[in-house]
Amino acid sequence: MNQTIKLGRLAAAATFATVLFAGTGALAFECPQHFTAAQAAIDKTMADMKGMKKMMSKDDMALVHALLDDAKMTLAGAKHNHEKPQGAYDHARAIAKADAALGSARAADMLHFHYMKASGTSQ
Ligand SMILES: [Cu+2]
Repeated sequence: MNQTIKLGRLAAAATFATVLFAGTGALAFECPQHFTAAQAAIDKTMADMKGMKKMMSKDDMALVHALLDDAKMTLAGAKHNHEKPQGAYDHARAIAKADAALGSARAADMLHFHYMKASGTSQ
C-alpha cells in the first residue's frame, strides 16, 4: 500500500518534470497544426460559398462572410502570437485563437447551409 503511494508520487513527479522540460517545445510544435485545421475550414467554407450569388440573398451572403472574416482575423492574431512569442503563454494563446478561428469557420459553413435549406430567406 505504502509502496504503491510512493510509486504513484514518483510517477507524478516524473510526469511533471517531463511536462516542464517538453512543455514549451510541444506547444510551439502544435501551433501550426491548429493553424492548418483553421485554414482548411476557412478554405472549405470559401469554396462552398463560390457561385452562391444566385442561390442566396445578398444579406445572407454578407452574414456568412462576416463570420468568415471573424475566422480570418482570429487566425491572423493566432499566427502573430506564435511568431512573436514572449513565452509558452503566447503559444497557448495562439492555439486558443486558432481553435476559435476554426469554430467561426465551421459556424459560417453551418450558417451557409442553413440559409441554403431556407432557400435564400433569412430565417
Ligand atoms: Cu506557437
